[in-house]
Amino acid sequence: MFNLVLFGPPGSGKGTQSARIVERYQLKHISTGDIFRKEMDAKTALGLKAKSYVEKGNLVPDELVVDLVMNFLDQHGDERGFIFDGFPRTIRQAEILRTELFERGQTIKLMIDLKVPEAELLERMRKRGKKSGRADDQDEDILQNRLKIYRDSTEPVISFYTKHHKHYEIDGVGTVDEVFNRISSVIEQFI
Ligand code: B4P
Repeated sequence: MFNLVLFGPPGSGKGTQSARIVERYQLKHISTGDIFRKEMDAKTALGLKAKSYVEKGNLVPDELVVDLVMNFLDQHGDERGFIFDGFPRTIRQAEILRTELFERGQTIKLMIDLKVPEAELLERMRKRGKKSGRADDQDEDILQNRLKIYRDSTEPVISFYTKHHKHYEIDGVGTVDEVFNRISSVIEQFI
């Protein structure tokens, strides 16, 4: 199996690039952000719990995120591989993912880290907020909080994958096609 973590700050293009990667390499996509938004729209118990965190731009507690990812893995055991989009977002999530994959005889082959300057991230999220109505993209304080949480809690995950020699940094600025070509050239060294 080819398991890939697509990593980056909010608005760096993880969701956008995941769609392209899935199409070309037939990996199974899991986006924790998309799952939370669907559960919130359907007002499920998980959605109601997640709502108060997501709408303020905070991270959902690790326990809730990890449970949902492991259920997803158990339901899709026969895939070619997974693309983890927006997960792991804390060191603890990264450690649990490593252990759980190991118990299933699997591993993360590659962690792709999209680098985009903060000014551009803010511009992209504001633009998306106007179109999509996503509450977490529309409020300046929430946008700043998401970037702060990324710096404080999520960025340290890079060192976890560097230590395991799986970290590949990609310039996330340019057209969607340009960024995708950079990602593909790394994937093709491994797949
Ligand atoms: P996510 O859904 O993961 O949201 P994101 O980081 O904002 O988006 P992404 O990087 O995928 O950006 P996109 O491609 O859409 O998380 C939302 C929330 O869920 C989190 O804040 C948190 O509360 C919660 N959550 C999720 N996972 C969690 C976890 N593991 N633990 C705890 N909590 C968790 O791109 C953004 C915009 O840029 C789009 O409008 C796109 O069109 C544009 N764009 C993309 N590529 C571009 C390019 N090359 N040039 C110009 N624009 C581009």
